[in-house]
Amino acid sequence: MLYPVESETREVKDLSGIWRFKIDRNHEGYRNKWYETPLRDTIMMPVPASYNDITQDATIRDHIGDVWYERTFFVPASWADKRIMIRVGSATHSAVMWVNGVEVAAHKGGYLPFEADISDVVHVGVENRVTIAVNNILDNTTIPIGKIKRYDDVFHPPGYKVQEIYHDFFNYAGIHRPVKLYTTPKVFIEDITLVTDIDGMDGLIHYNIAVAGPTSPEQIRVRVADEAGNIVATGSQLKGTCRIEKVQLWEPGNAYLYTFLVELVTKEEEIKDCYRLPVGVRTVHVTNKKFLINGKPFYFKGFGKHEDMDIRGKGLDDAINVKDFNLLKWIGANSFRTSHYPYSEEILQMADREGIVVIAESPAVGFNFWNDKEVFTDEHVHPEALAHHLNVMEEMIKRDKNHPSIVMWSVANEATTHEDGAFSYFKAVADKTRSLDPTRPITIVQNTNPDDCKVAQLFDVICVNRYPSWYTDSGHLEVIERQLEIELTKWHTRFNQPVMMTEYGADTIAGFHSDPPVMFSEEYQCALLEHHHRVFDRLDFIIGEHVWNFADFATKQGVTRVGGNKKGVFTRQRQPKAAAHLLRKRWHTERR
Ligand code: BDP
Repeated sequence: MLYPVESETREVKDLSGIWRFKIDRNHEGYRNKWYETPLRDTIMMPVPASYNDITQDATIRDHIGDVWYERTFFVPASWADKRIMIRVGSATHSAVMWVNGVEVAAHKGGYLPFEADISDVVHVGVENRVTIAVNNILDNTTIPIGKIKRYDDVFHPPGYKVQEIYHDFFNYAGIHRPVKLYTTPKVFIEDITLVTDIDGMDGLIHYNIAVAGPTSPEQIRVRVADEAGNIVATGSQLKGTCRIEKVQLWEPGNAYLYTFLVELVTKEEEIKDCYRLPVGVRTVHVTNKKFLINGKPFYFKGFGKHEDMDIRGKGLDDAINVKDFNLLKWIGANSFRTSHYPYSEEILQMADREGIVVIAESPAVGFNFWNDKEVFTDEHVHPEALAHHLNVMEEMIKRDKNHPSIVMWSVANEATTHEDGAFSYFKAVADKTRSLDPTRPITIVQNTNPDDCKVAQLFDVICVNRYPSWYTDSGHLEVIERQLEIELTKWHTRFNQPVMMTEYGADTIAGFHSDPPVMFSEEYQCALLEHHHRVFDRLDFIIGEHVWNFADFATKQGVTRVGGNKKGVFTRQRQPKAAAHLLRKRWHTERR
């Protein structure tokens, strides 16, 4: 799925701004057809943003069900003969969209885009209206998985229910990424798939272009331009390979982006459609002990992150995102994981540009919170959840396949992979992911005991989350090295794969000090990280360290969370804790 960009044949109109917003408290919006006429009694709501923290009303923050967004727009007269699309960057977790009262799209999955051709429902010369109903419910058919818990007792008001979530981040909802109108010609470039390779000094770009529309284009023109704008390779078919002599590779920390330009051209050389896609030439391979980018061992240094900030919640914010990339560079990180859901396309574009390596994760999180009960049963994980998970993998890969920064897909975080039922579930997910993208390694992020894991053989890299001396042996830093070394070695020996530590860390209150260290102090976080690092440095099959978390983030309320999860190396406002300076020292030193 191509990102909407401007070109000489395409226009983009961003509908970000203040929309009209209404909570559907009595679940009447669909019944009363709120999409047919302008919404009444609305409040202001920014798009993109989560709606939860915008008002002073806790019932809006904690609402379960539908909310309605609406705004009007004009279609320029010059768009009359164009294909007019509307595209929602994401609406969490499911949405239905109407334009001028006509349903144009319905989408399930809160972190990926959807779009609709609205050429036949919009009018030039009058105001058009877009209405989007967004639903935030998580249940046993959704990813993340969740449950609506209903109370039927005298201690709760009649009909009382709560949204149970089984993951450790606030269930922010709303329109989190921009809504855009864009045009294409009627015959248009529908998709481009690029796979790159290296042949000696040269780079290869294998391409596959999909064109759609009522007629076939007369000619296809493909050109590859370097960063100075020089044409370095050409093509003239829908499918082929461009060879770039003496290629400049896309390397971690040293990104080089060519522009892959596709044009649909008439015999008279008139350009009917054109699309420019940044492309980085690089390869990715995995051995039993190393992760190779361009044939060289790559050691992941960085974080599990979140899209999370004060007030806007998970809403796209360029200022925060640029700040985060600056902090990644400042601290010497070379990578991050999009824990626990696909991040915005805008963030991935920055990673491509800045040479930051990304492990892209699906929103399959929370498959482990039934404690003693089995998770992989039809009651807890409905067959529809697997179907949805497969669909999410497909949408994610279709959206993100061309990003050089993404080097691996993570299909899930912390599932109960010791259960027998987990095998068939993740076999289906792994097979689907490989069939969608045979070019990237795949992983599943685990916290299972290595002796019991039933699924790691389906994947290429062992990714482990562990909290010794935090959730287990709390306060006992001295156990870390022994426990970690035994466990990580077991993972490697049993599955003969490289091992990456995808989460380790400690909640830390910025400004709280204690020597000797106690839990929650800045000293404890530093000491905990150092113990881990000593183990990583003695094991040659460890391919990376991602501290949990880049910054403090919002969670649901609970007795273990004081104003959210405080495992950030930076505060939620992006100020460094002592651990940031420790990591900066470690990561700026070349190792391995
Ligand atoms: C891990 C989860 C992560 C949590 C973290 C924690 O993968 O989402 O935030 O624990 O408890 O199990 O801090």
